[in-house]
Amino acid sequence: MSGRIDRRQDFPLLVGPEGAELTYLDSAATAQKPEVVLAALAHYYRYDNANVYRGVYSLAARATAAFEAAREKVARFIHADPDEVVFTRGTTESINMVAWAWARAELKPGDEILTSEAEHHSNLVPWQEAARATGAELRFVPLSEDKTVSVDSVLGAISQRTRIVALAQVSNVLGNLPLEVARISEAAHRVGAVVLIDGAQSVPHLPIDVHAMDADFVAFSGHKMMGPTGIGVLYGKRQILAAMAPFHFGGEMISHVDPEVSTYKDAPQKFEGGTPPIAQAIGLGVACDYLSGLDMAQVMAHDRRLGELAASRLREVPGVHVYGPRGDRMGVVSFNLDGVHAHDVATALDQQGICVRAGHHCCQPLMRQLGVAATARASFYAYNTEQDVDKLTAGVLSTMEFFHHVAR
Ligand code: C6P
Repeated sequence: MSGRIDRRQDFPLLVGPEGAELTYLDSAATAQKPEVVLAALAHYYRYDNANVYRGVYSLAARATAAFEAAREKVARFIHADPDEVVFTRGTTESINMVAWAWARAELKPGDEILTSEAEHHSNLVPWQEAARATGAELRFVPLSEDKTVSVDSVLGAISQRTRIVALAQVSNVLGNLPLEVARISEAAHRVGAVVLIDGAQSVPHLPIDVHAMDADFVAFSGHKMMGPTGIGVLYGKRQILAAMAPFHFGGEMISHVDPEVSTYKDAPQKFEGGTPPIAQAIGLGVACDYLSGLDMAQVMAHDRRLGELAASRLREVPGVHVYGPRGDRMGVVSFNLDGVHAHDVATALDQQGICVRAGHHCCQPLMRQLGVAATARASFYAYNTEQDVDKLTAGVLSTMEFFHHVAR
């Protein structure tokens, strides 16, 4: 398993006159899109554009067939069944759907919601609100020394009162190796709790088999896996989705409507009220096929190799602090330079054509745990190469020299 992938030529933004000069290291925020995805979007709008489920004419039937074919592709990508795939706007909406539709019906005072202080705000704030609305209590898994979540600490924190365990499989700041979800699911199910996995940073980067993970919910975003923005997924186990009330009410999620009362379609349609993001779903389906064609085991090996290389190179630079695991890691590397604000680092790198994100990465409690206000973050994907790591390292070195020269 070499994990050497070089697909830059498939990404128009990275080969155009400006793009050729770019070192794009912000895929954890959003990934670039391959030509096949862009072509699928254009093809849909040029030849197949109609609303889904509503029309009886053949153009509308074609749009509906393409939309449902996309659901099948996404389901295949995560080893789910199509009726377990709910299309949403992204990870944030997927988690909110569970925090509203599932949690408000299932939680009561005395119940516990188990999460961690390393979560993205999208997997924390909805649970704060669910706790407030139901009287349930928020509990936090103790973090390891490197501030990651370990399976053992999750197992130790699950109690007879735990009703839901909500954790990211890979942190968008720390780039830890994926949590072994199956072990967490087994322990959670033993006490009657359900498991929600925030897969925003894992589904795009590793082979995912939701049935093997045995998680009850998995949330992820299309735009981080080379698909369009505006589309995401909530995977849910069939029996849980069947019992769960809808979240959005309106057109096309109903079965029968009387003035006073309505009945709803089965999942997944009962969760997809209103006109769905049709082109975006089709684009996501094509992105899943593109990634499968690269082989997700290779994608993971590639991203890991670059992440580990970048972390070790940056650690060799005096005055650079790299956060997260010391050894094995995914392709997400957060760091700071002594005496230089992360935003200044990102601005200086931008002047050298290197795109990294700087800030709290929507993880303020984690920043507090790390004892910093912000970090710079480089993240890698299938269009990055070792040369990008070289440019990053050289860019960080010259940034350090510049600021320390100015400070003298
Ligand atoms: N993290 C980052 O730069 P949305 O915005 O709904 O597509 O994804 C939210 C989200 C949830 N969980 C994790 C672990 C994430 O990383 C993200 C998005 C981006 O780190 C944008 S803040």
